[in-house]
Amino acid sequence: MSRLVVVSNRVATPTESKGSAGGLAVGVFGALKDTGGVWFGWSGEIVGEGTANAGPEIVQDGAVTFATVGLSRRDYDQYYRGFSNAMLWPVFHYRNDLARYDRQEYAGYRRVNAWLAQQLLPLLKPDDVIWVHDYHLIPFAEALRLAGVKNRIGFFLHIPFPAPQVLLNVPPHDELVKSLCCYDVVGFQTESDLVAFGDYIVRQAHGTVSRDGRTVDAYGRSLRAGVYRIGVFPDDIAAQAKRFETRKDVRELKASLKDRKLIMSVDRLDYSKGIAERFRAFERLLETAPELQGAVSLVQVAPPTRADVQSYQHIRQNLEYEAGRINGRFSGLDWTPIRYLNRRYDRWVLMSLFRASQVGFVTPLRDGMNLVAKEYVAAQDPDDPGVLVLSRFAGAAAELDAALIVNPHDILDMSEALQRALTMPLEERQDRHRKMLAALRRNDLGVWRDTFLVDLRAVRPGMP
Ligand code: ADQ
Repeated sequence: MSRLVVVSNRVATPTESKGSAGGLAVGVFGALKDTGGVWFGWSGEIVGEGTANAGPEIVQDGAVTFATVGLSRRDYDQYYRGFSNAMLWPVFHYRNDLARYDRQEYAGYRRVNAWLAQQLLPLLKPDDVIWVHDYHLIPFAEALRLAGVKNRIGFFLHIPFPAPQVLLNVPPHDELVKSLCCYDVVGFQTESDLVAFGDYIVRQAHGTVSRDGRTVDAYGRSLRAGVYRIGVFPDDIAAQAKRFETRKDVRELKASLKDRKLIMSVDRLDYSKGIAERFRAFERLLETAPELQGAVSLVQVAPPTRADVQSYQHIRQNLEYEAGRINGRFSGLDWTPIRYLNRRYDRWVLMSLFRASQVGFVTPLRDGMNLVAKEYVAAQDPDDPGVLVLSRFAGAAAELDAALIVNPHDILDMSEALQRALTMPLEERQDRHRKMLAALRRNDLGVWRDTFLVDLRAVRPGMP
């Protein structure tokens, strides 16, 4: 079989790929390990000031070649911190109010994509299949095509694709979608992302889209589009969640709860995750059900990310303020309502905390998929499962419709769902859990990867 080359903004280390990493890393590493292949991208290091020019650093681990490059300070500022995370991320999550456009940053975004493509070129073989991931790398295939690469190239967008009216807020929207059309296969997380993409193609780009949305003709190219829902490996998660139950930190947390009920939330610290609204819903619960004061705790794990982007500094300050305010209002001498933890945890520890909790509270304002929701379901004990309270704006809500689905803007709706979750009879919890677990099994991480790669391998190569 043709070799797989995976390209993503960040490349996990060999150790991360086998152990603590989630989602993309576990999924693609599995495929690379089986057939051998290359994983190419940024190492996470910032090297020098102008444009980085050292070639990729190669680490061979079994059949997998990890090829990473450093970015210069300027490249990082313009490509990563600037256009990717201060423009594309907010707009694609419907937060135009937080978006900031700078022409030089956009030029940097395209320049770094072209430079990364040049770095990959010497590693490519003629029949390699190239799979590019996420919004940082939309122009990557176009750059490879300009350099004469005729291989099959696919793209998967991990975040939502916004409705055309929203995408128009990105000044170079037309160039970006045109670049997207240089791929052979473009994959999305949900049906509504695919529909939004098709709408743009028809209304803005004056292209055509087949009735099922899967065949797209635009900008003089023909490509396939599709929905490939990213998943998890539920049985691995269940086994590890159970195994780690006896670990010291998990036992300590359980002991410190003293039979109080536990609501668990885990997110990167990001404004798209709806954490402030969630805190207010928990506050409302304590107001409307005073018997729960002292009887339930919310543990919110939220390690800071993108801390050098201004809107992330604001959300962090706001959450510290909200957690402090609510804790000041309700805490007792031996009870803190919200435990707000700004750090990363070992993945398997998180899974056993999920298993130890009564409610998984996952309420993003927008989310491509949200793997935490899937991990929460997978980690439960089927005999005594916790209840998932899930935002309708997470991609995962389309599959996990047996969760308690809430609107994250409706504080009362969320607090009522929490109350319902905390008092749900065992039989109903088991029934909902069974349905959700079946959905996870039907569409696990292997299915996501394999269906995408089958579609990519099926296209005719050599259409620059
Ligand atoms: P994210 O926005 O990062 O991913 P999510 O899908 O929930 O969101 O994945 C986060 C991962 O990080 C999970 O596996 C979670 O367990 C882990 N994690 C979170 N906090 C952690 C902590 N404190 N310590 C250790 N691990 C932690 C993007 C998109 C999503 C999409 C994924 C995958 O925004 O919508 O589901 O990519 O496609």
